[in-house]
Amino acid sequence: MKKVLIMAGSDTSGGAGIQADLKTMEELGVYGMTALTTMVAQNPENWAHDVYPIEIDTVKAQLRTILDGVGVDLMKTGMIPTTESIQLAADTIDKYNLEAVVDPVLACKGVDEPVHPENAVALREILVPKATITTPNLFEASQLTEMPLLKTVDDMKEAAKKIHDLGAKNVVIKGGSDVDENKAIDVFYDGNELIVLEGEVIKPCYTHGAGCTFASAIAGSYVNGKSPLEAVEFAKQFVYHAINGAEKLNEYVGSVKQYANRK
Ligand code: PXL
Repeated sequence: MKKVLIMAGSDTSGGAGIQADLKTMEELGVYGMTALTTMVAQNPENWAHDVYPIEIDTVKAQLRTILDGVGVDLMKTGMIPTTESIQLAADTIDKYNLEAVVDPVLACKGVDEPVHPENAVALREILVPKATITTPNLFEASQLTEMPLLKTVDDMKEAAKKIHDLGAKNVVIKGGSDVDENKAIDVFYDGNELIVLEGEVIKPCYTHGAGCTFASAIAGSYVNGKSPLEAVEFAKQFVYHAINGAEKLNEYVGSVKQYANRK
């Protein structure tokens, strides 16, 4: 049984965060354990996201349970709310000599300003350099590289190289349908070849949880023995089916459905 440490936040609405991570890993036959870093609660009046970070000692206690009490084959990170907890994630990778899939979550969807700009600096300088695979979206890639918001495939290629230069061994920038509305485009770079991955776009669609699901599908597939590029290609298909099966939760949001992959 392959075991993964998920260090991420809870999405109360169930579509993203550790909920998405665990559902995805379950589909891949991987055993997930969670060190919760923060809780996100949505205001039912307007769906504004409120973030409630968890006390650092509580995060450390969870990490001890998982790492000293059980042991893992891989770490996957998601939303980490403070510089201190980002540093804790990086120290954990070093102390336990872990490989890590780092999803450098900076904000929930639809936000184009970092809620905490110092977290972008901490991810850039402290955590992303230790990633085996990192999975920024266009906004996160621009924050990590200090480039303006990425708009083209060429921008994505340039950003992928810059993020690789930070130290991340494999970089996949999630363009989704934001670069070309007719194609779902991601760019992969492992230091050798820049690979543009194109997929079909589903319209209209609900995508809450797609980013977390993508990163977790990469983590699950990688820990199951695929190469980084194979894991990314697998995850792209997995997310396609999860978006295809997505359902509306309320007037504000609809979440991807990992178990749509069973069909
Ligand atoms: O999709 C980014 C994300 C990650 N982690 C948590 C979230 C969200 C978005 O809502 O709530 C916990």
